[in-house]
Amino acid sequence: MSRTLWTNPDRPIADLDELRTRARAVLAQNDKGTMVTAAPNLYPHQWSWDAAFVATGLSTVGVPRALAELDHLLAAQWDSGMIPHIVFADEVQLRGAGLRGAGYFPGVDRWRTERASPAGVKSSGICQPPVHATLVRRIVERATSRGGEDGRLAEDFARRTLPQWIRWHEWMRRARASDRSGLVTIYHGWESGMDNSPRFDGPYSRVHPGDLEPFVRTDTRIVEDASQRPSDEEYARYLWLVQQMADVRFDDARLPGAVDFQVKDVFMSAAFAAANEDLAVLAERFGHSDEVTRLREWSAEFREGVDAAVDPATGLARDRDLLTGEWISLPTIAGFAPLLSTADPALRAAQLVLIEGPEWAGDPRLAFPLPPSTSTTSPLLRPREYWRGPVWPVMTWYIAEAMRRHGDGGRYARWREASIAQLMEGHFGEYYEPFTGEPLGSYHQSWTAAVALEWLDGS
Ligand code: 2M8
Repeated sequence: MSRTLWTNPDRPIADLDELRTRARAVLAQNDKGTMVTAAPNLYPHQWSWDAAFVATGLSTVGVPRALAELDHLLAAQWDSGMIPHIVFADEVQLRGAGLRGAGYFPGVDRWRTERASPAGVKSSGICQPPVHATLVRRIVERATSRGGEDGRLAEDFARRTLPQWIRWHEWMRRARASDRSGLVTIYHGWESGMDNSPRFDGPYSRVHPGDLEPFVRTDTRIVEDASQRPSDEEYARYLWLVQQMADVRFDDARLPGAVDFQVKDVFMSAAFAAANEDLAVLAERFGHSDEVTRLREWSAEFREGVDAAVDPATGLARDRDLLTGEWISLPTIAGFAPLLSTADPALRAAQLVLIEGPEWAGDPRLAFPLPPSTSTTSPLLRPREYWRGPVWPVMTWYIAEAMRRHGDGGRYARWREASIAQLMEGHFGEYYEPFTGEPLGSYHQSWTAAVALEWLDGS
């Protein structure tokens, strides 16, 4: 079958050495000293789950800088235990780097979090998927297997920060899943990290912005092709939810009575199941063995919650709209949540057949055999639009890495080859058009560069 692949008219990457050099350069350029911004212009701050992926990429280059990235994030942890989804950079620091933080909307003023954030920290008031413990484990294992100074630093870091990671997990379980469903509640699509995925269309259709403070978007000045970003209507809903939460000061106990969007997020729940197991392994090894049983219980609780959310008709895991009680059964990448967490071999095998089948990574029309964010055969697919269709390199790696950890080195190797082939065009795109391979969204996106380094390092 003939395909027209997008080609970089400037400087495609020649070989793996150059891929490594250029990925490192992206992270170095986005490094503002205390934080690696998620992207140079579109996202000039530190994002929670981006920071975890970025740290693991950085650890292939230098362990101290990787750990500092995580320390910076942890310094923004709220008293409640929540780790906020954005830690805003200092204006002075940004100006020094030739950037204007005010260029990101919504900035810290819109969040009204000054009383809830730790002193001196500027943060948002919501969370993102708890992938951190998984990636901390990876960094610590990488560093300790190398030994020497890196190993010692990583061990110290693990011992010192374990109580904070545990508090983060306690918060997630207490504030977002105390119903013992084994599924995490989110109050904003931004918390899922997959902001405008079709999985949230139903819940968002019931969000009706009331007296919304006026706003001016800045993202569409940077990504000029507006069709690659969420619509203005979607943004109004996003801002309305922020306003609703800020009005109750992000008080966990008041959110259920205040917010028009409440969804059980199956992908986040699977990430949490996996992360609890990883945290248990770290706790066992680094002096917190009294926590291991509890962490493993949470891991099992969320693993079971995710398994139980699988739709028997499609084989994909579902979210649930808490406000209507309805399951959301749509063909998005989140449906493969069990690949992160399940212990059921039949479910895993069925999901693997699906994800490599003709509706997903096995669609022969694809530029590269990698799963898009929405099934290629779904009428919901929008191949250029953000979380509605493009391939996200960070998702490719995260799922492949989970497969590898479950013993599937062969599939990991195939996805690695395809993902590297995708990245060789050289822009380190935030996401990619599935059929042409065109880089979309932000260029020089930090987590894309980080996963390129992970693919290349592999250990
Ligand atoms: C995107 O989300 C932010 C809001 O959090 C935005 O669009 O402004 C998402 O892709 C999210 O998952 C990611 O963490 C963030 C930074 O890369 O960008």
